[in-house]
Amino acid sequence: MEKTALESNAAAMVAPSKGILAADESSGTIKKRFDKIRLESTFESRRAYRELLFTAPGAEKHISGVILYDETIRQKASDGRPFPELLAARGILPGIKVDAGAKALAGFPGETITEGLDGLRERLAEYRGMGARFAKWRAVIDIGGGIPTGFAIEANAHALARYSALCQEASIVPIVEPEVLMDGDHTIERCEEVTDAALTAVFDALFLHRVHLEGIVLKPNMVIAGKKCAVQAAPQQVADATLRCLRRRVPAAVPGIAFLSGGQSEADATLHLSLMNRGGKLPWQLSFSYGRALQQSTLDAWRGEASNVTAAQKTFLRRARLNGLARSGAYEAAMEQAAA
Ligand code: 5MM
Repeated sequence: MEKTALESNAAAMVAPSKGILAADESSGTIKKRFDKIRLESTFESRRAYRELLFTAPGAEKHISGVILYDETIRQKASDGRPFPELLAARGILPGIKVDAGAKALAGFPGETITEGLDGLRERLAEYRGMGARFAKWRAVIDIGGGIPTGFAIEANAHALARYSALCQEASIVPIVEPEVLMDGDHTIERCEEVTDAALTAVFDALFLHRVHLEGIVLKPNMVIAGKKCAVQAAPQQVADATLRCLRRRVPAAVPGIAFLSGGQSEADATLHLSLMNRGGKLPWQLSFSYGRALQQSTLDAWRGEASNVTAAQKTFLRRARLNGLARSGAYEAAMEQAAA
């Protein structure tokens, strides 16, 4: 394991003013996103959309890395350049989602275990050869009546740790993503309790599996009330609860934390990040690895029309720039109103 390369790539992923674009929607998920703009999901429409994102002029100022999907890492831009090569030439690190998705956990109704460990060593070697410098694995923890169980939390933490060790063996930085879902009607206090338990289990497992913490990036949810909860927490409350939870559970050796957006609006995800970055001295970089919160307005601006590509790229750049400002706490909600 090349510890220095892992550390420098992890540091680059969470470099100041920048964050990660999660463009690793599997075919099923991107179809759902395209359905909303009434666009058929085909090999070519998915390729065209990813090209729009990856060629947006100036994106490298605020995008440090892009998480790709297996299909996407093999696709090419219109000029024939493979996407990983195009991104690397712009100074953007190519990454790859390597989990095979969250599947029903036998014996534990309503809970899932993320699969994909079989053959992972070989797949990582192939992706490394294609230019991937980091990977992503997402564990899904749902909150509901009687769930999550301690067993499901432990099983997912174990899988995250095995994945992380294999990544580092291949000189690939693992993004460790234990996502506590914000679906449901739970309170922010319940989210904090479950996020705390999930992070505790994850770092215990990473330690046992001898994962080099300086060479990972953590991708957690923010501590936030469930979407259907009658009482929604104020932005500052979300920022305070999230920071309290992370300070208790994430070792200072971890170089950076890149949040997922989890279904928050674009503006909420940016505001929460900005407020946290105003919270005083932190032991880690606090960044973003947003999927929906970087892409929603871009998809709406594009709608699958070639004539909308330039406008959609501007929309994407604006979102990337606002999140770049949130990295130092400089983003203000009023900036949403300002012209693009
Ligand atoms: C981009 O969506 C990712 C892949 O989802 P599927 O495997 O379900 O297709 C997802 O893991 C994403 O990287 C994270 O959840 C962050 O995205 P959001 O939209 O939550 O910021």
